[in-house]
Amino acid sequence: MSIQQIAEAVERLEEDRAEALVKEALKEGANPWQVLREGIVKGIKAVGDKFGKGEYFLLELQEGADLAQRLVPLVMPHISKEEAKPKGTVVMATVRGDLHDIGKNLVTMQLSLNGYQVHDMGMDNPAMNIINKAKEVKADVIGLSALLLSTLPCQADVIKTLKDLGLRDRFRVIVGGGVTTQAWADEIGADGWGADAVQAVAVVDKLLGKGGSG
Ligand code: B1M
Repeated sequence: MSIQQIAEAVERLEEDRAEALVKEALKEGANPWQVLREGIVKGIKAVGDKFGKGEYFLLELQEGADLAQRLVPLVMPHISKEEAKPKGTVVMATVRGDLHDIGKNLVTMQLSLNGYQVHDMGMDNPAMNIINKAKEVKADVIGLSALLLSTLPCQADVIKTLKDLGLRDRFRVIVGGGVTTQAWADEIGADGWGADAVQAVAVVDKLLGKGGSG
């Protein structure tokens, strides 16, 4: 059994097989982060590629998402949690118009596991809702996820609205999601960008002057 087989089962939308392979890998002591990244995430990205090439349709895209959401919780209990006083408070949100939350959920999970208190707002969040939440919970960091070219500008909207309200200095803002880049983060004046969930933690640690991301 190899982790590559998990990726292939996810790509082919073989739900029961994918679930059995994930369980088997974990039982055999595979590294849970490897199962997540090189199995489940790789598989769902392959589903996206097939959708992009017209080989899969929206139904299959949704099936892939449902399958990933079913597999991720199987891995969760195998990842050790850092038991510590919260290192800081983060509001995480997928921006307005965007219904992708699998990557954001992984970032939320990774931040939580590394000692942050995370308020996850889910998807399709207008800028003002995100800012109000950040004010309410006295967040240190606002994390914005976007997966569509059409919703990228909503990340910029949050930063612009913070500036307009005179609140820009109160929160650090980090951005991420499939279509984002460091150049984009720089262009919109974000404080940081994460290529993946592990990097997101490293960026938040750095911004808040905390060490020891896992
Ligand atoms: Co959609 N979709 N989708 N989709 N979908 C993409 C993004 C797409 C690339 C597929 C493709 O065409 N090849 C394409 C976008 C094209 C573009 O704009 N460039 C696309 C499209 C077109 C669409 C629709 C428009 C399709 C349609 O209706 N015709 C539609 C839009 C709906 C909407 O949002 N308004 C749509 C819908 C959907 C579903 C609802 C069916 C489903 C999402 C379900 C859900 O999330 N609950 C879905 C899915 C599953 C995908 C793909 C296949 C997978 C996304 C994913 O979960 N990736 C995706 C193809 C792909 O990604 N290659 C695709 C895995 C995830 C772990 O990666 O989210 O990038 P990612 O997160 C990573 C990093 O980016 C980073 O860490 C994560 C972990 O490593 N990260 C952060 C993420 N957020 C971060 C925040 C940070 C830091 C790091 O700090 C705050």
